[in-house]
Amino acid sequence: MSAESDITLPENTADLHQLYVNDGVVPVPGLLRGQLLRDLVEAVETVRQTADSEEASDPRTSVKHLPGRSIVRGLAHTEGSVRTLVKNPSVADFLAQVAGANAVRYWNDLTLAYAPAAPAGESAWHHDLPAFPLRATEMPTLWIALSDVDWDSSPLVYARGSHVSGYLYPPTTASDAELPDGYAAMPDWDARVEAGSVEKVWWPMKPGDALVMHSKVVHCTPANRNEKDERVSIITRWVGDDAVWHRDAFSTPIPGLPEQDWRPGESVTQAFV
Ligand SMILES: O=C(O)CCC(=O)C(=O)O
Repeated sequence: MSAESDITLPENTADLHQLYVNDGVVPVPGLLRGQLLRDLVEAVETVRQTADSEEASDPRTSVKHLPGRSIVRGLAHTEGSVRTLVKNPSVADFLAQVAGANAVRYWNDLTLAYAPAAPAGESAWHHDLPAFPLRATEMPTLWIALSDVDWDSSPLVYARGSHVSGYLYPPTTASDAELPDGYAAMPDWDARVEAGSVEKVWWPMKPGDALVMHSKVVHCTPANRNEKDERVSIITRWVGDDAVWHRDAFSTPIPGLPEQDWRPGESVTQAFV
């Protein structure tokens, strides 16, 4: 069986693009199944068993065990199943169509495992773009569930339509005393939801179900209250062909993209072939 038979891409991409434009997040149920899904689950499991390391067998891959969650970065550099996914031309075409780009390519991945009944595992309201040392017209994220997700097991929760804001918001760990140009203080999304001015959306998911997210859509993850099961996801990040190097106060370093190699505004797409 080829990987192709384990990937089901919806055909109504025009509708999905509209959803991406309006809501900033698009559910794609049943994206992966079969051997490819099993291989991804196994790859994550195997790599996670290793100790904290900044340098696994490839310096771009790392594992970190924090209270309540484990974080693996750069799996596509060491795991064949992840590479199969991110180098699949149909997946790239699908994401480009949903995001409204001519083409997109994979540039980064992150795997999160939230431990059972772990209150420390939550992530606060944020959007992803400030953390990226790149800018492109389109930078979709493909978030894939590798475990069951329900309300008690850390669903990804979105502020629908929050990506259309003209501002970027700093991470919650940052002081907002000196925000760079283009930034505003993080709004109180819970208050907005309470007041009915913002709608909170989330979906129960099965392993292999996916979401396509806009890089500016605001989201959060509640702690895993499931007593027995972990909640595991693999998150792959993609950029359009106009991607350029752009660091600001909140960008995080990306192994394999050393800062000294790039000038602000320089095209970075050759790094992601
Ligand atoms: O998978 C999650 O729960 C969190 C993902 C997330 O917040 C992110 O990709 O920025």
